[in-house]
Amino acid sequence: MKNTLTTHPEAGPRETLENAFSCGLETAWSRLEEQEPQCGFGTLGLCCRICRMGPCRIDPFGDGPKTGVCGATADIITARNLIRMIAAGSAAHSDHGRDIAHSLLIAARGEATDYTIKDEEKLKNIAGEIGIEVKGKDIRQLAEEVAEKLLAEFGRQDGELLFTKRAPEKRQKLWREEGLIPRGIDREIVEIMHRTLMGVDNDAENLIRQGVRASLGDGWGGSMIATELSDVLFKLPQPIRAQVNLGVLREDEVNIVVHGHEPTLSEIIVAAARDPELLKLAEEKGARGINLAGICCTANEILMRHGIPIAGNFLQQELAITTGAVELMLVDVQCIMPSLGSLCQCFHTKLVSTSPKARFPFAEHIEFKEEEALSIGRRIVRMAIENFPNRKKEKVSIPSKYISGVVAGFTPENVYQFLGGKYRGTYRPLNDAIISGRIRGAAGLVGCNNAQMGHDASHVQMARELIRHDVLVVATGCSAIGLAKAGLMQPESALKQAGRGLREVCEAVGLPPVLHLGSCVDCSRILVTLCNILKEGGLGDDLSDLPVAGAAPEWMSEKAVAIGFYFVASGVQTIISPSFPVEGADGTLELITRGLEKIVGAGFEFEDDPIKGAHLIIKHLDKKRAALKLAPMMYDLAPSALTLKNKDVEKKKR
Ligand code: SF4
Ligand code: MSK
Repeated sequence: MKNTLTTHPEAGPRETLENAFSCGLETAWSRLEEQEPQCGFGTLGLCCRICRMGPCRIDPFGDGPKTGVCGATADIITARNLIRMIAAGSAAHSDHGRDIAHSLLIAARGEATDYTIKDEEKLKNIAGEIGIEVKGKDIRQLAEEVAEKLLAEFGRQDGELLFTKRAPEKRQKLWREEGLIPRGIDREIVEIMHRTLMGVDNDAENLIRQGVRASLGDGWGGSMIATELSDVLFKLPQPIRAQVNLGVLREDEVNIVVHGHEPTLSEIIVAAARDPELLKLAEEKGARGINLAGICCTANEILMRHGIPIAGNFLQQELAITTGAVELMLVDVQCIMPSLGSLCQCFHTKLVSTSPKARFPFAEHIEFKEEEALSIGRRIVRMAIENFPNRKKEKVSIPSKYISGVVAGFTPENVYQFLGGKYRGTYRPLNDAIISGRIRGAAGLVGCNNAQMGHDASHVQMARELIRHDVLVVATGCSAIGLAKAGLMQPESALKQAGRGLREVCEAVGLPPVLHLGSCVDCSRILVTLCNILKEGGLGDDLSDLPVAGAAPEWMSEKAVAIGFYFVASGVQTIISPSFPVEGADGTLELITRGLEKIVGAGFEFEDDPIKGAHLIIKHLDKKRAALKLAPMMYDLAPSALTLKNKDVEKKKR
């Protein structure tokens, strides 16, 4: 096995990798090296194994086949494969939303007594919005009705998803006219699977349009339900200070790492880890306490509601185990590497799976049931404590210097308060700052990190370049964790890196220039924030008028494809890296770039260089500003890294 140390210096501690390699262990980086060179047909999207006359592949360059056995062209094959990715991504987010709605339902019915409704105000607002009478109902009855009505959105057969009404009128009209408005969350996903079966839909544009519709069912349906009902059940996050990176693990405490996505479980573990009886047991076992930390989006959920530290993002899940200091890692669903169990064999770490939907090699399975939540949570925490004495001191290597401060927990609701002051919430100061040219616009950085790329490097470089050019950055998922690790969510240090206009506005209202908006499903918070900005006035009458853009600069999961599509379908131009696997088909490529722009007013751009990607965003924002006839930017820009780079090249030439 080769020893590849490719983690980015700001993102991931190399010490833990060295710890892994010295034990002869594999990580995502070493396995990637074993895979290289990766299949060119797959990268370009030109292989099909949808039926058993295949697998078929298209030769994009030479004299090889230009169609599959059935006659499918490169455009048909790439479009089918791409929308199957949207189906999988939307299904994952939406199933998460369904589970949260179900938890709310059984909590309201008194069948899951460890959960209570923590945000009654938000529940009442949602009830009013979706047409449920609030007056005269007790809170549990209201919660039951809201949960039932939103659960029905998954199986809805026709009409329009309720939360699509949150979009501006003009956007809703466009979706309706183009036949893109989602009828039901599950229906659109199932229809993708039907249409992409051999011999059904063989028109690339018709296929992509269905992909768009399913993705809207995710963004304005499944993901939005997940976010809204998590706030109801576990409370609306508020800005909170915490710490992030592997240095949050403690040498003298029982370390429990929660990894996955759904807050139903992680919220309970937070409560169990504070149980005095279990804290006493930890002391008896020689530990100074119980240290809970998170990985991936479940980490974001408990970070923003409780200030629980984050041990890392997607690519750090294996590194956390190789510190040798984790007593127990518990996982639920999504983004969990199947390698974890065998890695745990080399340390004392116990891997516990909890979801009936997701089992893993070498994991102990303790099925989580909401009805017995706290007792199961306590059992898992106890297991971790009892494992503490098994820790092998000589194998412990916590990279303590890798730790950053973060302020997390921003939401469309509390940003409103921040900008307007406690008694008069408003987005006005933000809109005015954009209109007057202090802030250029906003960019949403989302998605995963990917072993094919420098760990977090693209997220960090892109965000730095954007804030330097007075672009406000909002982030979710593993992007948010990566930016936090680089110190970009610590207002004190981050503001020094921001352009003058952005810095002035952020200092005046007390916001960092990079806002942590939560987990992957919380990309729906970005949609709501954009609707609020538009409603405030002065920046056009559709989301596609706003000087905003999206980016997923290191994506790997199909969920990021779904997010990208619902951003674009909502009118938000989106920069993607690595490219979607469609580059071998000119027609599909044209469709999802310029083609979609003609239909929904936004499209995709692929750019692997994060600085160039940032400048695509800046160019797009400037185009939107010009169309709105906004004032020129107030302050001269610092020369960009891109310009510097070009100047350096020129100098060398001379
Ligand atoms: Fe080949 Fe067509 Fe079957 Fe795909 S659907 S595997 S292209 S024959
Ligand atoms: S966890 S989907 S690696 S962002 Fe939401 Fe991170 Fe991507 Fe998973």
